[in-house]
Amino acid sequence: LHHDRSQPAAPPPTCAARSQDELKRVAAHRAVELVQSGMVLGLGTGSTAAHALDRIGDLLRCGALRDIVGIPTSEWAAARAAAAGIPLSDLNAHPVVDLSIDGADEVDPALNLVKGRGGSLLREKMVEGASRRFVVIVDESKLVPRLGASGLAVPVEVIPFGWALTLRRLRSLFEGMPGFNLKLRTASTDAKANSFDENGFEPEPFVTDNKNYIVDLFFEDGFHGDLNLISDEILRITGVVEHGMFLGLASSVIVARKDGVATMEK
Ligand code: ABF
Repeated sequence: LHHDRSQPAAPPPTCAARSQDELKRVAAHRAVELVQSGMVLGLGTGSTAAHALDRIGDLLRCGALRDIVGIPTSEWAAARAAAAGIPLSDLNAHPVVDLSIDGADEVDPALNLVKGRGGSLLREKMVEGASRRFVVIVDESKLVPRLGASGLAVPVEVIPFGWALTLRRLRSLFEGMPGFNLKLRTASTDAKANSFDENGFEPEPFVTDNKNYIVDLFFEDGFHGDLNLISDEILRITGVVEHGMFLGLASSVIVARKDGVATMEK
């Protein structure tokens, strides 16, 4: 057999495109590089944040990190972090958080976010708002030109008492905006949470960790106006607890793209 060593090596077989979950893991692991021993950490919620929690747990286990205290942003995050071996505390004991790492549903070019499609927006906003540094981890599918433009929900947490009145007030705030719609979030993704009676199918409302409900707002093309003004108007409605727009809170956003990782800085 003739073996010509001067020939360049054949190119490696083309790698399959990275899955969305791999991209989430890449962004999460990049963010965890910012974690140092002794830090108080805000622990995010969701499938992207899960990769960060697992990675922090691994680094604690092998001794590369020590003396970490985690402040979970949800009951889910508390359970996941505990399983990963991360010691937990709360905002009362640690009102200043060194670094929070969390996912998002939408990121606009000014680093404003929509969060809370997982239902944890209130605790996330409290923990991340108390953080010296808040690093957001996303895959590229989360980038939008304007908040609300993905066509997915902008969530608003409301108290259960009089929720239908609060929903009506939210409706009149946005009435007339192209494609605007809103609805009470139900627990319909969890079949066991739905009840059936002789009147038919009666979906149960989705209940947050704080025992509140969520009203999801939908916009065809996102918010065109002043976001701070819109935020104030939503928060002025009695019965609204918090909304999922995180304005000016993110310090940086780590975006995992198919062709590499990019960091958007404030
Ligand atoms: C949390 O998880 C939420 O604020 C946001 O709704 C969601 C993002 O989820 P994922 O990382 O699974 O896309 O950060």
